[in-house]
Parts: sequence; C-alpha cells; structure tokens
Amino acid sequence: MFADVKPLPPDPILGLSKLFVDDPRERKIDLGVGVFRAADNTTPVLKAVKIAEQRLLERQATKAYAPPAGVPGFVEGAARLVFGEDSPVLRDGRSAGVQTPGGCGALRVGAEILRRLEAGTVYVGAPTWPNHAPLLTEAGLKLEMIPYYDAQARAIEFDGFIAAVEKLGPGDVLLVHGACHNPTGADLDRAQIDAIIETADRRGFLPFVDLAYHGFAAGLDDDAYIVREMARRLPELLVSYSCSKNFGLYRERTGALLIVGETGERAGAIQSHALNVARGMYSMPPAHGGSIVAEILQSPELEAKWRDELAHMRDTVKANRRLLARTAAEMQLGDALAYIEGQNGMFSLLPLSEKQVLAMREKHGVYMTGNARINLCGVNAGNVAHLCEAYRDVTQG
Ligand code: PLP
Ligand code: TYF
Repeated sequence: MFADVKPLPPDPILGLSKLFVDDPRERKIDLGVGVFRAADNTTPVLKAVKIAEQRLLERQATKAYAPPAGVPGFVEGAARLVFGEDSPVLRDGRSAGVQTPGGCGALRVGAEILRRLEAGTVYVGAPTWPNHAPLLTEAGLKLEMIPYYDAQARAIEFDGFIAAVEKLGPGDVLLVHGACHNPTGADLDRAQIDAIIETADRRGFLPFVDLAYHGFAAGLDDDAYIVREMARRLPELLVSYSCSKNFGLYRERTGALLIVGETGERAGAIQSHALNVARGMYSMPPAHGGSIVAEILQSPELEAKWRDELAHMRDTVKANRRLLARTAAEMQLGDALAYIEGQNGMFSLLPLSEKQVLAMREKHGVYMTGNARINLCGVNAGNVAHLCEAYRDVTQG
C-alpha cells in the first residue's frame, strides 16, 4: 500500500525553521514562524506559567483522563477573557465551549460542526493564514476568498470586502481574524467591524472569529471588541481561541472553541456536537496547558503577573515595528516601510516579489515566508541595519 506514495513538502511556514537552522552563516535573521521572541531571540516560558506549573505539579494526584470538555476552569476562564468580566452573554448563559488542541483544534472542530449543519460556503478575506484552507476544507467545507488587503496600497480594501460580505446569506459563514491579522498585520477598525456586524444582522450569515493573538494589538479588552460586539448584537457566533501566543503555551496545544447561541440551550446543543466531533477525532484535549491557564486565571495574583507579561510582549513587538520603520527611514529607504509601525501583532507583509524573498534568503540570510511575511519579533537593534541593507539591495540593488 505504501510502495507508490510520493512524499509531500513540509509545512511552508514550519519548514522555514529547518532551513534557517541549517544555514551556517552568522549574520542570518529568522523572520519566519510566528512565535514571540524576546530581544535575546529566545522564546521563554512566562513566569506566571512556571509558577502555575509548579503549583500543579505539587498538587497533581492523578493522570486519569480530563473531562472531554476540558479541565475545570479553563473554558470558563477563556470565556471571561474573551467576552469580558461583566459580559451580558455570560450573565445570560448564552455561551458554551470546549477545550481544544490549540486554535487549530478549535478551527477544525468548528469546521466539522459547520459541515454537520450543512453550512454553505465559508468566506475569508485574502490573503489569510495558509492553514485555514486545510483546517476547513478537509472537514468538507467549501472555502472562498474575498478581497481584504491590497498589498500594493498596503491597506485594507474595505469597499471590496464589504461588497462581498453583502452577498452572503443564511447558511454562509464569514471567517474573520479577531486581532493581529495573519499575515498582513492590518486590522479592521471599529467602524468597519460595526459595518460587518450590521451586515451579518441583516443578511443572516454566521461569523466565525479566529482569535489567536488576543492581547497583542492594544490589550485584552480592546482586542476582543469584535467578539464582544458580535456576541451582543448577533444571535449566533463561533470563536476559535488560541492560548499559544498570549500564554506562550505553543507546544502544549491549548485553545477553545467558544459558542454563542440565541439561548443557552442552543449553545449547549452545539457544544454537544463539539464533544461528539472531538470523540471522532481525539476524544479529549491534552490537559496540561488548560490546567496552567485555569490555575493562572483562578488566582488574582498570577493573573496580574500574566497580564504584565503579556503587556511586555505586546510592547516589545510594537517597539520592534517602530525600530524597523524608523531605521528604514534613517537609511534613506524613504517611507517604504513606514506602514509597518501602524500595524498590529507579529506580522506584516513586505512589498517584495517571490524572487526578492528568495534573494533575501540566499544572498543575505534573511528568512521570511514566500509571500514576504515577516515576524516582527525577529527584528532587533542588533540586526535591523542588516535587514534594511538587504531590503535595499533586493529592491534597489
Ligand atoms: N489562527 C491563526 C491566524 C494563527 O496564526 C494560529 C497560529 O498560531 C492559529 C490560528 C492557531 O494556533 P494554535 O493551534 O497554535 O493555537
Ligand atoms: O503563522 C504562523 O507562523 C503561526 C504558527 O502549521 C504556525 O501561526 C505556523 C504553521 C502551522 C501552525 C502554526
């Protein structure tokens, strides 16, 4: 059965890490995979996480299965972060959720539910995170791209986006990035979000919000605006939530699918499908990451510590954006990279062709994904001049 199977290429984003590690040059820059990195290029375990882990280790009396919906306190904690402390949705009991293996797991479980509900097509703005396609289409959904970001203009093309959204109807799904758009860094403003919600209300399609960088744009409350407004103004909503970035739990595979229904009963019915879908794939989520998050969110002292650390990560990425934009200007690149300072999260797209991206890598040891997406966490005071020189060389040289 295996004899004629041709091997497939690796994940286009994760595959970059190996190329970078194998590059013997000393002056190389990794702007690839989306993980946070501090100024010294490490991705440390957060202190709040370490303390929570120590407490869990001391207390843990069993490795027996966690409940299929996740470890106690995790979904409740995530829902409080996302919907807000005094959320009407939580007060009215209109939400439910399940812990999933990362945001990827939440997207896949959500997609499987949507297929069972015979959803029409899922629409998403282009460009989007490349994993959206396999996560949704391998569950049997149809995915269609609509305009979102104009790379030449370095701006959201909202007229084209909302015109496409205007055509959706009941049974259709709109997948939107919650905050810190991957790969563009270009987020919708509040007026644009309000216009989408007004359209969803009128046209009756279901929004599915992918929130993977909660707290990295402006803060936990600001970044949740889209989810909170949708939950308040619309009858139904799905949210895929990831704790990979904001809790730094990447490898622990920690996330949640959050469900808002018109009533608690309806949300509960969808939750029962989420559990049933999970049973057909992995039965129950890994417990460790969820236990850490629950431990942090159940302790005011640990939560305060975590919020500080998250703010520090957010400030670091913002400072890196400023550093790159300003160094480019100082190095006579004009305002070619000025837009980067005003964008959100870890990523921005550089205005480079695939050939230029390859030249950045081969000639200068600067690694980014093929669509010229850079992770701003990889930019620092020690390498920004090299990055700008390389950019000048491939664009002007
Ligand atoms: N959605 C987007 C846009 C992402 O960039 C990511 C990756 O980090 C995820 C979802 C899911 O991440 P994870 O499965 O690691 O929680
Ligand atoms: O876009 C990124 O770099 C992150 C990390 O299959 C990631 O979202 C990349 C590829 C992948 C899973 C996560």
